[in-house]
Amino acid sequence: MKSSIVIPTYNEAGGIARLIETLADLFVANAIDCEIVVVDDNSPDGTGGIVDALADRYPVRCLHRPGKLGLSSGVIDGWRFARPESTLLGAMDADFSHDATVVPKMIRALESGTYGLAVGSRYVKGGGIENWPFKRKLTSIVACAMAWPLTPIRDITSGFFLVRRSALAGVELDPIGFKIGLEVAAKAKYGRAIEIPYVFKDRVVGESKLNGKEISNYLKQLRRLYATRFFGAPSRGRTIASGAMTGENSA
Ligand SMILES: Nc1nc2c(ncn2[C@@H]2O[C@H](COP(=O)(O)OP(=O)(O)OP(=O)(O)O)[C@@H](O)[C@H]2O)c(=O)[nH]1
Ligand SMILES: [Mg+2]
Repeated sequence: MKSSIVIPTYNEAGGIARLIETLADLFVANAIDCEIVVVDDNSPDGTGGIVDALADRYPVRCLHRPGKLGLSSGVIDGWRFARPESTLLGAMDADFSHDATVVPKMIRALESGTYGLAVGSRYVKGGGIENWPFKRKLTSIVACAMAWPLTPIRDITSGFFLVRRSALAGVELDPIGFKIGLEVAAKAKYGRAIEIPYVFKDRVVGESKLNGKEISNYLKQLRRLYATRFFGAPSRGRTIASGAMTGENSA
């Protein structure tokens, strides 16, 4: 199945070339037809230019946005920019936290026809987290657990997944904050989901963009999803088929 995986970037010059090479090698080795879509928000460190320079050697294209517009809106814009013939759409981080070798496994799982959503998971057997202090692990588990009533997926905050394009048809995705995986898992029409284990690694190059605002955005996102699911509040956001997407929070 043709696939497009979106990698949002902001100041990822230190590792983006190696990640693109790693993914491209995996696609050749596994006979997978997957394009890489990097969505760069005019990174001051030149990430976008590095990606452009690789486009004639690797299956990669860069969508350039004018400024830092947020991770989730980046993924949504990337899916809009993806070649239309891709049946599967995905997302992963640029900082090697997400194990690239899991991408072919996710694609194969979706190709089997049994599943509509494949999620890279730290919280199923075989998955885990390297080098995180106890406090950060606990925060992550609490964040996931807060979303469990909304989705059957245990690890919903890491943003590493592929989904059938058809599952997103007409679905309004709220671009608030960092947690696009939760938005998809709670709203898309994917049927069965599978979690594929991987071991999360902390970023080794570049800087973390996680801050207090992201935590408050996450709580706001949860509140909106619960209001829609359990109290009939209207769903917010934009579909991937129409409209311009700008800003972290269009609603
Ligand atoms: N295009 C775009 N990408 C972003 C933005 N914010 C973060 N990213 C990218 O989204 C991915 C996840 O961001 P990270 O900074 O790794 O966030 P995190 O994983 O929660 O935190 P750390 O791993 O500790 O840095 C990375 O590839 C970032 O470069 C943004 O505003 N725009
Ligand atoms: Mg990261």
